[in-house]
Amino acid sequence: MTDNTPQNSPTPLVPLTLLGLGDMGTALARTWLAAGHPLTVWNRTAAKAEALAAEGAVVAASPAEAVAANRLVVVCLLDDASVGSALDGADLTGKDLVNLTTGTPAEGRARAAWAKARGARFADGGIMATPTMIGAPESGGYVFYSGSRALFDTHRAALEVPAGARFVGEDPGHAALHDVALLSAMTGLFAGISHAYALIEGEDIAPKDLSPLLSEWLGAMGFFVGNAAERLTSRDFTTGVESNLAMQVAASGTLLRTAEDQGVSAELISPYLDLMRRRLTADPAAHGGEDTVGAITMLKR
Ligand code: FVH
Repeated sequence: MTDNTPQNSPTPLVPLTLLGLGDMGTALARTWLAAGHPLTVWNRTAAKAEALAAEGAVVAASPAEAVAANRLVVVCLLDDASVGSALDGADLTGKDLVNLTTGTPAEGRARAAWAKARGARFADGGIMATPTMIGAPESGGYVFYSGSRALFDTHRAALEVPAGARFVGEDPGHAALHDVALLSAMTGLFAGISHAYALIEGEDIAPKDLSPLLSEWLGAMGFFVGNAAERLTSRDFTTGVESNLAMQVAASGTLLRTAEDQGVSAELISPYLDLMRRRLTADPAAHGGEDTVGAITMLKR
């Protein structure tokens, strides 16, 4: 007798709900739809859902209706306050709530407690990608997740559709903390690059000619990331130092005088130079021979 039972019938893809169809929410929605996930969406400004409806999304009339449609509920709104107001009145009992809205670690922890009190499992997410990097694995974009490990494990396949997923612990504040740490480092990097371009403005040096030199130099200086991690772990700021703090502080005068001569405000670089100087003047004998990593210890209040 022939067995006609399909041997490899595909596992149905998890249906999910997405609240928020801004630039990021819309990009996320398109990847789930393209992958074949049944998707229910809601957005405060309903017109933003029209294109997605044409692509197969079910459009809910309210956040409560959208939440009721599926167990997995993803939220990607402007800020934590908009998450609170959108979900106010929705029944979260038994739901798996994933918050991809950028927030502080404290907001992530408070939102986790808030969700738990309403009967939901919760994971917070920090998106390390711009909208065009979503659904483009080659871009290297990914999302930090923290909070309920069980939720993350249950929905990992769906969460990995828009971008890579990195779980960074059960403290629901840690996704935001990783996110903000990386964004803060990026801010300092952008500040330094901005200062460098300002220095050459009005000179016979084209930005496009400085550009590859900057990229190359910043790549070479990337060693500082690992160097800082090792020294902060060992608390050894003096062994094998190549460019010590006393020299760096002396050299900072050149940076400041050049900015002055070029008519450029030093506001983007002076806070870091000031920090190094404070570290040195606190105890020149003890800190002069240190790596600049030692100055990091001055920041914690
Ligand atoms: N776009 C980016 O490059 C970054 C990449 C890293 C992660 N961020 C964060 O993602 C969240 C959403 O960002 P977005 O790019 O989608 O932002 P917008 O295009 O401005 O859309 C905002 C959505 O939030 C809705 N909204 C705002 N206030 C409320 C509210 N009080 N109640 C309900 N919804 C609200 C807004 O609705 P509408 O204006 O269309 O009616 C949009 O859906 C964000 O945390 C980024 O930091 C993005």
